[in-house]
Amino acid sequence: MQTELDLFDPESPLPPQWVAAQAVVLPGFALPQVEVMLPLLRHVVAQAPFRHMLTPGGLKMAVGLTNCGALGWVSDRQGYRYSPVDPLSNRPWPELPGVLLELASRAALVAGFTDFQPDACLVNCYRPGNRLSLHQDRDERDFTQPIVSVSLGLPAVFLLGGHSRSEPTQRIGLRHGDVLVWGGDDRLRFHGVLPLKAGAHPQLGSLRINLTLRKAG
Ligand code: MD6
Ligand code: FE
Repeated sequence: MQTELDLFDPESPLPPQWVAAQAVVLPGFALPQVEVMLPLLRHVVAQAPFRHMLTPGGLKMAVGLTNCGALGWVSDRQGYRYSPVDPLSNRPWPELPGVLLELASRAALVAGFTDFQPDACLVNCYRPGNRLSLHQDRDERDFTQPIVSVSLGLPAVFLLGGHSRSEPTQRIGLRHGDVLVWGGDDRLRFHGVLPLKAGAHPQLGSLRINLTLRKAG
């Protein structure tokens, strides 16, 4: 029986870390599923490759992006939106793997969000030096639904800000297998990712992959 947290036992999970009233990091929550997830993600990327989308201002995003699920987030000169088809292939996005649906729903529940059923999963690919500037996620229909984010590969520093761009940000380390759930009053906080530091991850090499599961439609 485990009576106390053993910080030196690699098998012992770290406790949830609340970073705001309704935002929590679940350290290593996805680790038991990683081995099944990685080949499924490779299959997604084979069908819908990473691409560098244009911002409405005409700049190319540094982070590579693709999607799986009934809806996928796309960006171009016309703006940001969810689309049922991949504009590169004109076909539906690859299916959202059941293991991810189930993982997201369990993680959301730990954070107090019941019955989370995502229909979109953005897949972001970072290379060393790539960053994600401060933004809000506001293209989804229902802001009462949380977002579940899964980090894989190289570690990153996530910036969690306030409800206006100018508020100070807190730095949150996200490592391979960590899951971040946020919703409620925190759902529209500004956030971003600092430039990725170079490194070598045993499974993903010089990459960081981030999955964000959402109820978009
Ligand atoms: C990333 N994530 O971690 C980018 N958005 O690479 C996001 O933009 C994000 O992690 C909403 C909720 C959680 C996230
Ligand atoms: Fe975001």
